[in-house]
Amino acid sequence: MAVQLMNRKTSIIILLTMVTLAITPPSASASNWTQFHCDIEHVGYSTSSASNTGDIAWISDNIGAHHASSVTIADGRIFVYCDDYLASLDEYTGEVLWNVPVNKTPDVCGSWVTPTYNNGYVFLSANETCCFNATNGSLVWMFEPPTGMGAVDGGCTISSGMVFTSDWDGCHYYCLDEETGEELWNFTVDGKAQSTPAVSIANARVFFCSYVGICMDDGVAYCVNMTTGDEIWNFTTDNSFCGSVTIGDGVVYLPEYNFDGDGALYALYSENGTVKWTKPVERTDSTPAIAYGNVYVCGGCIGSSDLMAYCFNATNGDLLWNTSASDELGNWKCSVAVADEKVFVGKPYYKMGVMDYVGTYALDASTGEIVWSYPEGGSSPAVADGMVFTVGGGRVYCFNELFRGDVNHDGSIAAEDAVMALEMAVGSVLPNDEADMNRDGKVTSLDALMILQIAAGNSGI
Ligand SMILES: [Ca+2]
Ligand SMILES: [Ca+2]
Repeated sequence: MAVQLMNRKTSIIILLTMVTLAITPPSASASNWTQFHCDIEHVGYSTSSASNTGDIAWISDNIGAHHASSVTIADGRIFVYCDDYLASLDEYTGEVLWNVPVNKTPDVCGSWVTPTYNNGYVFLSANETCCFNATNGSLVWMFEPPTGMGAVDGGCTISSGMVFTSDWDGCHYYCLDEETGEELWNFTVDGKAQSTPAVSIANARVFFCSYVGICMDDGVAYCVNMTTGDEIWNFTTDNSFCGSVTIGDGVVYLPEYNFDGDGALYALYSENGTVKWTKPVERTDSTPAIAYGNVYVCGGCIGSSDLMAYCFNATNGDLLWNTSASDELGNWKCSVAVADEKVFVGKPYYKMGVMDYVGTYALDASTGEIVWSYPEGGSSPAVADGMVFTVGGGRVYCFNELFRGDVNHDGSIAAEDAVMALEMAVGSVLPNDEADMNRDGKVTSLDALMILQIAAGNSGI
């Protein structure tokens, strides 16, 4: 057997002496995802490429990553909310670089928050709003809301030297000085302050919402001057505004949670808060994503409603597609991410009071068809630098498309890759995923042959 393999190896090597290669790896455009739902307008869309395969690049240890939180990516680091501490991971390996304890807000329905990065610092809205040095996690300042209450679900947004944060049942949003954490203004809302504020720099406006309480109606969306905190308009719904606003072109989008039935997705004119269009969606705290002229959102609550992800025409609200209820994709705690013609969404789990995610799904952004799935992770995905990140089971997951065939990781498929795959097949070199061309979980001489065919094809032989 060994002789046979060696003979085959020898003949392949001879063949390969004539082969050169020319194939380029999938491009990974650089981009950051610096806060909840990508940026200060919460577009939930990245210009980055994103995996077409669902290949895993790394899975972190169980670091207690919060089941409903999203991660923040900047400067080669990932920032993760882990309930009673904040962790920083290496973006490319998942290795924990540092972690610091934080005071969590008393739990409300598994409340969550997403860290925010800006200019070398990372900010977290928890029982207090904190600013940490992003490099080493040292505390720079801490803001304790005068009400003594902490943030629930809403993170902070940073723009123009100002930090916008909240104190939930303290019923306030706050504007703080980014350098010192000192309060510049506060705004009292009718109900609980649960949004991550959205900022439109062009109009110097901040958008956020409030709602009265669990199983109670009435929610209000507010538009406020970002430098003075003066109200510009407000809009009241019969149900609850539990999520955050997404800023589009002259329009803001926000969905409502209805404890008694269907919620709705609203498109409001950002100038004055009047309704442009509204469509029914499953009840949700989800924040919409905007891409390709469409609005993407998901919703639903296990035990109370179907689970669904949707795509609407942003201009007129026409429903373009929705997932099947039997797929059980989407969740009231999940906000979808969009990148590279795909929509990333989670499949939730809920049993005996425990909520988590049991699947990460990539959908075709034009049709809603499933492109790939992975049976773990799923919490509000984030996309940056060609990679998709999500949380589940206390771990962070990183998906990155493998450049299959490039066994030696030099950026191209050539004869040397086939040789190395053959060495893996005979056990003289440890196998890797790049060599497993037919995805059967092992590296054999068949994989080596497939690589050789690609290399030969690329060289025109
Ligand atoms: Ca190679
Ligand atoms: Ca194989």
